[in-house]
Amino acid sequence: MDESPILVDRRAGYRAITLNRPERLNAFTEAMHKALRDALAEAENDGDCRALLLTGAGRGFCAGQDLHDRLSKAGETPVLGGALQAYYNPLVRKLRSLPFPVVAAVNGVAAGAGANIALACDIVLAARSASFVQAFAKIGLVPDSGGTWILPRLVGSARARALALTAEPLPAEKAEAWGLIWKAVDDGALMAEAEKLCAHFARAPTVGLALTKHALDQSWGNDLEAQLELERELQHEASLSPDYAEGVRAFMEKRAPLFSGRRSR
Ligand code: T3D
Repeated sequence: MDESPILVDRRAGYRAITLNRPERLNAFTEAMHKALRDALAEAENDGDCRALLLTGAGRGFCAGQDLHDRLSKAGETPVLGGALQAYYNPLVRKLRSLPFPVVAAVNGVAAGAGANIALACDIVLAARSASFVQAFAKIGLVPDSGGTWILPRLVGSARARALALTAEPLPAEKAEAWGLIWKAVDDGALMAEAEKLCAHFARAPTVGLALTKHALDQSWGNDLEAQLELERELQHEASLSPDYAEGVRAFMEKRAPLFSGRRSR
């Protein structure tokens, strides 16, 4: 078995990152956090990377924090605010702000921070056998990694509260029906579907998509007036991208566009 806590596969126009601690359902250790942080920074700085696929090795997607690292020794209590500040919060911020789409292929159970990290991705596909568990309530913690922010926004207060307070597993199909994720797909089709989506994004107008991500994220805190103003600014920026010019030209010439993803003309 490969010992590195994550695997990075460079594909044409995108990267696939696999959380790779299958014997612990890909639970996070400090080493895994650091490896993932470095891989995301590398992807962000690679102008040829125009999408990211995040998945897990083995039968799980991610079981959140590795609790073996949190067993208190006599007289010691783990202090968790620091771990959120150093690792979980920056990870969620990075996933949200990457300048290209991030697709989560949730191959199995996603629990605790593992569930909320999946939900921080732009598009979540899940195998029908997968489930989402706000496991925090089972060990006396609070949903983190943005869970208390994203859950009520995606599924409404009643369902968010029940998921967070009971830690009941939510099967993938129900997660789709509730609007928590984009799609539940047959287990055997998951990776092909996620790869197809990333290959599509690798040829898409990346600048416009990055600005779209930003607009949607900002909308949660804006009133209509502020959002209209933001759309005006972002549309101006998008219109300066080579891909906008190419999109219009291709439309007029009745051909498929060839988007470069480049930032400026
Ligand atoms: O601490 C901080 O830094 C603060 C941040 C916290 C973020 C968090 O994520 S807190 C929440 C931590 N996660 C959990 O509480 C989930 C714990 N796991 C489970 O509840 C269950 O394992 C699952 C519901 C995810 C899956 O259940 P099941 O029955 O499919 O599998 P299993 O048999 O429980 O697990 C398989 C193996 O993975 C097992 O190892 P073993 O017995 O075969 O050697 C199990 O111990 C291990 N495993 C699963 N989750 C974790 C884990 N080992 C360490 N840490 C885990 N989180």
